[in-house]
Amino acid sequence: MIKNRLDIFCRIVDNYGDIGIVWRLSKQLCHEYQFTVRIWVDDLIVAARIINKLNPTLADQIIEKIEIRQWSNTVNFANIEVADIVIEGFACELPEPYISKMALSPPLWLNLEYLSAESWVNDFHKQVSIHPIHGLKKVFFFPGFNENTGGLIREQDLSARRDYFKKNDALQEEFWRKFNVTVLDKAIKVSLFSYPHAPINSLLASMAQSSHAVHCFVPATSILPSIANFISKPTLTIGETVVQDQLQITVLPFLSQDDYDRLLWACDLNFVRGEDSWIRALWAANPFIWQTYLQDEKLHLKKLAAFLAVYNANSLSNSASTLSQFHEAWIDNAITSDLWNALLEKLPTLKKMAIIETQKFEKQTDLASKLVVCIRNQV
Ligand code: TRH
Repeated sequence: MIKNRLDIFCRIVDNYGDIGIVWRLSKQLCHEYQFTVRIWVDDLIVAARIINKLNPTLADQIIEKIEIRQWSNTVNFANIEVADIVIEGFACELPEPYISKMALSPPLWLNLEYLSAESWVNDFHKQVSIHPIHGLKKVFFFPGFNENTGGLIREQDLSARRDYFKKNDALQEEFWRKFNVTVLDKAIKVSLFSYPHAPINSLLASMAQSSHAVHCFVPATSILPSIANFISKPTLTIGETVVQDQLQITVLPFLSQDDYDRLLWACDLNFVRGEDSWIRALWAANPFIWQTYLQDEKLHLKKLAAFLAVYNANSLSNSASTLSQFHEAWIDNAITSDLWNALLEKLPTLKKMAIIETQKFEKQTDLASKLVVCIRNQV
């Protein structure tokens, strides 16, 4: 009998990354590999921002062939049939009654971990822990940037769709038209998605004093108050465009994941954060600045350094050091006009570098393929 029923558990810590990754991976496992996927998620309201057709008032529904169940205290997991494969998203801790049922007929239990480019990931990928009460095996699956890790999430058709969009002016125009946007002629197009504690004011001030016109697109998230503050307005609304010197800012709605990809493909420079938008920016094959999720004991700085070492590894030019300096300033300090103008000057080289780096990682096996090999071989 083919064992293809798969449960994925997702607890939304904050933000959109946890469900963003779980939804993306679920779609791949269902549509590309024909698994029967059921997602258990604890916050349907946040999930509905990512899963566009999700109705947050329904505890059980099917969207794009994937079952989505509300994971609440009222679910009686003792009555729920255990799947053949169980993926615990980001150590979210499965419900105890479900684990007890797993002990009766053990499924393959994988813990999908957060992504890091740090070297210790190679040693921890596919390590096993044994449940202290039930003796069940749990396998730790670590995404990563080399073949000794679990790889990066990338849909089979992603590169082809991106290349087609980038070559096709009509598609790009259609994309901007959908949001009623007239792109500022000859401007550098920038997308901005960051945590609110980023030095947004200094970035926008540097863009306004830029050597070149900049059109900055901001999907509506928690940074809108900082943007409004910069242009001395009480609020900003979706669709609004404001201008200050060389800088034009357009507020977009919070986009669907597919449209967010298109925004990353369409822009010359992307500011991204967390985990999922970071990797989407990598696949966009355009220069990007990544803001790490803040962690205790400044662990996020180690994550950033490890990534920059991997991303800049083959770079022959001093553009790589400008990119690193800008990342460090975006994490910790203010952005200065000098730094911004240096980045702009290096943008054509950074663009070439981005294409080379993207191709390098595209040659590696993607996360879903590696996960499926683990499942077929029972690790
Ligand atoms: O929202 P995030 O900050 O998520 C983070 C990280 O995953 C972090 O590792 C985790 O610890 C923390 O959550 C709890 O950033 P991230 O990972 O980029 O996720 C954002 C998701 O939102 C991603 O799937 C892209 C999507 N998105 C849209 O669909 N539309 C949009 O307009 C934008 C800006 C994002």
